Amino acid sequence: MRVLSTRPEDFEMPMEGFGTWITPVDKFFVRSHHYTPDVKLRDWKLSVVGKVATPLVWTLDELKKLPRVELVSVLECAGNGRGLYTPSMAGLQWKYGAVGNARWAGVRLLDVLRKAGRQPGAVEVMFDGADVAIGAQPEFQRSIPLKKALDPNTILAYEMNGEPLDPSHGFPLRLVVPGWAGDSWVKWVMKIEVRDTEFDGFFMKTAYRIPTRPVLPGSAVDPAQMTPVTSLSIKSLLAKLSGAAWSHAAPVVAVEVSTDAGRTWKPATLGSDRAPFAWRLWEFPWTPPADAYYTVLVRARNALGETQPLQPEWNPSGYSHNAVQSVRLHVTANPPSGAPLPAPSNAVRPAALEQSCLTCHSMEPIEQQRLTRAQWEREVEKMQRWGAKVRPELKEVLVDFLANHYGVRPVR
Ligand code: HEC
Ligand SMILES: Nc1nc2c(c(=O)[nH]1)N[C@H]1C(S)=C(S)[C@@H](COP(=O)(O)O)O[C@H]1N2
Ligand SMILES: [Mo]
Repeated sequence: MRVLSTRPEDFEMPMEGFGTWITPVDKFFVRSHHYTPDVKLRDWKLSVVGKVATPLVWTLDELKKLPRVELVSVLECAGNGRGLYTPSMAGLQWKYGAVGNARWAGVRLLDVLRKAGRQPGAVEVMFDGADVAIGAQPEFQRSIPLKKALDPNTILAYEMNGEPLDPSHGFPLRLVVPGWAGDSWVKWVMKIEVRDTEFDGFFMKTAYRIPTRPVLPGSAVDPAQMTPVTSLSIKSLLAKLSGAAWSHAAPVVAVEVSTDAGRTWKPATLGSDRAPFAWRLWEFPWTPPADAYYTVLVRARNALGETQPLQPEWNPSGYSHNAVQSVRLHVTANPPSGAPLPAPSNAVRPAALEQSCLTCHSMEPIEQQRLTRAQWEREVEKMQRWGAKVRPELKEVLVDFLANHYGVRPVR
């Protein structure tokens, strides 16, 4: 796994993960805003409250008496590909692997909500997990519209790939929202609240929003001009002239490959494993006609005729990346011996960094950023709001260090 953060846990699937239809749990990406809670089944209960006719409390055994449903679905983080945007923005720098395809089993959310009944005026359903916010960061609570909650494909899953959920993936119960980005797939669910007003917590009103229209790259956009990330986009990725392609509810119908930088496109062969919300493997047998330098592109199309953009449309938080992937291949009989690894950063860390920054999380989330001085200043201020203690006279030193060592990427 590519470790983006050890604590909280943020792990990216390696590229070989695109070679199997079902992603094994030990290769499945993990995205957790807070530390993984240690949920003990004997203490765990699910409560269903709010605008319901009868508030209910369930144990897992009681839930398991409802009809069991199973489905295979892609789970992709809205931030998958954030690390590919220019200009770069603050956030975990996911490249390709914040996505996986698993077999989920559990009960329909619809069946649970039916048992509790509804009061008139219900519009959405909010989910709260057992994880506790780090510092003063807001709790991870998310809502989905009632219509999506009543979709028979929306499930409360207690199993992933035939096993009880792993603690990192939400043991004992998580929400599965096929076709929607991962931020709606609340883990460690303990409370479900039926609401007659829109939930306005941080992770709905500030985070996980994208502009309703394309915006000037690098600009700040008022959250009021943005809308929550919901549906996934059509997307395909290449790993060894084979890979995986996925979409939202509409199935992938074709994957095309260009080995000449987009001049001509040829169909790839789609794998036989398929399910409505799953990804589709593809392969493209190809023998390079000559030793040369090739630019290989891959794009998918779904049943609605949607395909992928050549360039990503930038947005402030780096969500929904689905641009056509481009891989440069140097085909040669005499490959150079492995490129030297970049020298490890021997930056001397100012004491202020240890004291102010490394108490809640490790260095990894910091050193993967490529931000301007102004962006670093805003990032340090965000951390202060979330509880970081920064001595006023040392703030400058800290921001200088961050901007000097983790500044913007050189233009390619
Ligand atoms: C009080 C706890 C706390 C302290 C202290 C802290 N952070 Fe954070 N930091 C967080 C939380 C919470 C997150 C977000 C975790 C998530 O959502 O995945 C975060 C995430 C980050 C990220 C990832 C990008 C992002 O915005 O999500 C960077 C970079 C970062 N912190 C830098 C710093 C720096 C620099 C300092 C020192 C000035 C610092 N942090 C101190 C709590 C803290
Ligand atoms: N309670 C809780 N649920 C959560 C999160 C979280 O931090 N806390 N992260 C969400 C995000 S942003 C994603 S992409 C998915 C990731 O699920 P995974 O870790 O099982 O891959 O879980 C979602 N559910
Ligand atoms: Mo996510």
